Amino acid sequence: MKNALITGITGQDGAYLAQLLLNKGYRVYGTYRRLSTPNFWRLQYLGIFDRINLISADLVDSSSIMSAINISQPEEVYHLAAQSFVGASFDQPVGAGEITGIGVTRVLESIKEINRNIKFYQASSSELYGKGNSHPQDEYTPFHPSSPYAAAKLYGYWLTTIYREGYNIFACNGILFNHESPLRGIEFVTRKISNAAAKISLGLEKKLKLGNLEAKRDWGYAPEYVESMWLMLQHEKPDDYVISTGETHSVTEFAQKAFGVVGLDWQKYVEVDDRFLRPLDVDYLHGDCSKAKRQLGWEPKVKFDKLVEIMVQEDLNRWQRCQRGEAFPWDAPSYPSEATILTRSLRV
Ligand code: NDP
Ligand code: GDR
Repeated sequence: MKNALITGITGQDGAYLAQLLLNKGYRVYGTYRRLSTPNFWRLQYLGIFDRINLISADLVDSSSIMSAINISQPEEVYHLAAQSFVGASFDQPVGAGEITGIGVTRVLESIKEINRNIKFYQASSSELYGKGNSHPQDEYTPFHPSSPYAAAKLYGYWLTTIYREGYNIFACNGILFNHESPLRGIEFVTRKISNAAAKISLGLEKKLKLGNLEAKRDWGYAPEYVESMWLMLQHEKPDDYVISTGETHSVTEFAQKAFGVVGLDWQKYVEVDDRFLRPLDVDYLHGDCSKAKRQLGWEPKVKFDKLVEIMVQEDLNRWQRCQRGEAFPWDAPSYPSEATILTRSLRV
């Protein structure tokens, strides 16, 4: 049985990756932050909460990262934890650098000191390409970050490369384009739209306020994308890979399609609100994942139309259940069982 450590297991990708690795027979360890309210709803939703070994760790605390690796003795580390919301990185640029950038160094240094045979996955991003770049974007397209988040990710990208080349650590960058699901955080545009379309169709909300409707993204399906992370660490040599669908759509198209799923005309409900505009925004992302297809045998199956449908249907289902009196998992946060908590916090 292999051990894997996932930083950021409470996030969208962390939860799906944990499920995938459990299905493959791994012993899964995950880091979480102590919060005022526990945040395990995604793990509960997937029905895997009791099978995860939880270790409290924060990316700003090197000692907690070091002990997460010491406790879990992993063969593979998937470094997913980050302040991942691009918009927020303009409000907290120093935090973006500290958590999303330097956090990568803290994990890599721990691996270097504890066991250089540990394989490392870095959650790099299509945000590295930035505004006004050429397309389609692949592993050779130059980077031009357009937010504090992207600049921090660029630092993480290079640190991963440096530890691979300098210390011979099996370290990979997955340059993942946007990937979404019903487990996506509610502040990201796709989930914001799918949730609003569902609520408006049920009479629970009246309007949806959005920012830049012209932005175009290459949106894929998160459960498929986490599989590429695993494939990268199983490959014969460490490398960097673009993961994308190769299809690009605008925020407008997403809204049009989402409201269409519930039989509504988006134009009657969507308003533009300048508060959701960013000082700088990436205009066009379109990935070319030929290398991943060729070398890893990875390719996307769920494309745009299906993705929007999955998300809207699931939000609709949740709100209908809520109307029938059922609680969401996040309304009834659970504490993990004693057996799965490996560090002090959360013991109640
Ligand atoms: P989420 O925002 O859903 O999850 C982020 C995770 O990081 C959460 O578990 C969060 O914990 C944790 N985290 C945040 N700050 C800290 C901290 N200071 N210390 C420890 N943990 C922390 O992101 P996703 O799952 O969508 O993305 C996973 C990774 O992939 C991120 O690094 C993201 O930047 C990157 N990425 C994502 C893409 C996407 O489209 N989803 C595309 C390309 C890259 P908590 O729950 O407590 O907040
Ligand atoms: P992004 O995702 O910034 O691409 O980062 P997000 O869904 O936040 O924005 C996508 C595009 O939609 C525009 N937009 C809005 N965005 C939000 N959040 N809210 C709105 O109301 C709104 N209106 C328009 C944005 O301006 C943007 O152009 C995501 C994150 O998961 C990152 O961590 C990851 O690295 C990248 O995807 C790839």
